[in-house]
Amino acid sequence: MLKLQDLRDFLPDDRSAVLVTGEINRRWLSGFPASDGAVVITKTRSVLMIDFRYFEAAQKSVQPPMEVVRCTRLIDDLNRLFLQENIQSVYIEDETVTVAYCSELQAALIPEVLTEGLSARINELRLIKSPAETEKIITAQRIAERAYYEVLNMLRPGVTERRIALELEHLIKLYGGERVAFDLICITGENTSLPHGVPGDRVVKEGDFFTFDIGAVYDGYHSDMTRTVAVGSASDEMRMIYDIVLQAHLKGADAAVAGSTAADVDIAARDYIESCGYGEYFGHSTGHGVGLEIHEAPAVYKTNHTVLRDNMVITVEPGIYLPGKFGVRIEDMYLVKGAQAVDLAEIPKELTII
Ligand SMILES: [Mn+2]
Repeated sequence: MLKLQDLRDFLPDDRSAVLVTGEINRRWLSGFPASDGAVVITKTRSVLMIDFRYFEAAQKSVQPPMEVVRCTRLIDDLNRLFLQENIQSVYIEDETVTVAYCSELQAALIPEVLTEGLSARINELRLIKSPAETEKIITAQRIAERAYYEVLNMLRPGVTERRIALELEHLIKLYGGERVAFDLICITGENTSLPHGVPGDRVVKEGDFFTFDIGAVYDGYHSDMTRTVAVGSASDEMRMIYDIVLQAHLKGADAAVAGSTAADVDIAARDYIESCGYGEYFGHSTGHGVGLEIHEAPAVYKTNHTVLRDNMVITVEPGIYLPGKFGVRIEDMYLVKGAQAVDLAEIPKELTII
């Protein structure tokens, strides 16, 4: 497995080991979801240590060469393994281990606990999605799309934001999503000027925008998409703003070229919105990475000079928000591939009038 080899390469010698305790990184490495446990990687072995509750399921699903070991008291079992393998130093995740747990590990583990470099290395590796990971992201997206199409049929004057949000959540689970990727944003009318508005009792009205920011989770992997649709009709101003956001989105997507940077994508979208005079109404970053977390590296923002490489998945989601009036955001996930990123959504981005 490539991930294991990459982490082995991170180890300076055969007397050092990696100890991964964070839930998401453990799942990324082992493919096995569990609320507790640890993955240990040495130059020669990779071990998932898991307790009684998960042991049988883990034995069935974890792929060799990773070994599954049942543990009773994690610290003791770790020390036993470290002694067996003559491990002198162990790297822990400096970004996710709490200060309290770090102190506990330092006091209780026999090897020296090292807190530098592991999280950064894992984050770097997680940037690049394997084909299996990308397939899961696409499956999550297809589940969200199917739910979205069905819910569009319910979008008519008189229905509440809350009703639409709940129907979407229900359908995402019905169609195979393990859960929604985040609190779904389903907002209408003046609420659409709130980038992270919360669905409530506001009723859909003729001539209003409705913004859907929706995502599903499939086997741990997230999807993310935003569409803004008009109900019945759209004013000239609504159409004009929509078109600016759409053009900004396309310019951002076109800039998502392998070898360019996350900043280039942000700047391409942002410059266009600024050139149209709406820069002050686009107050968030253009996008983010997506994977086992809904928001992960790289942040797609003008200060992030992370170089884009093949098989990264990022969102492009510019918006314009006019306080007290309305807002528009259009978001898709893109798979970086050479000179033209692949749009992972199959829903048209042109203005839809329901
Ligand atoms: Mn997003």
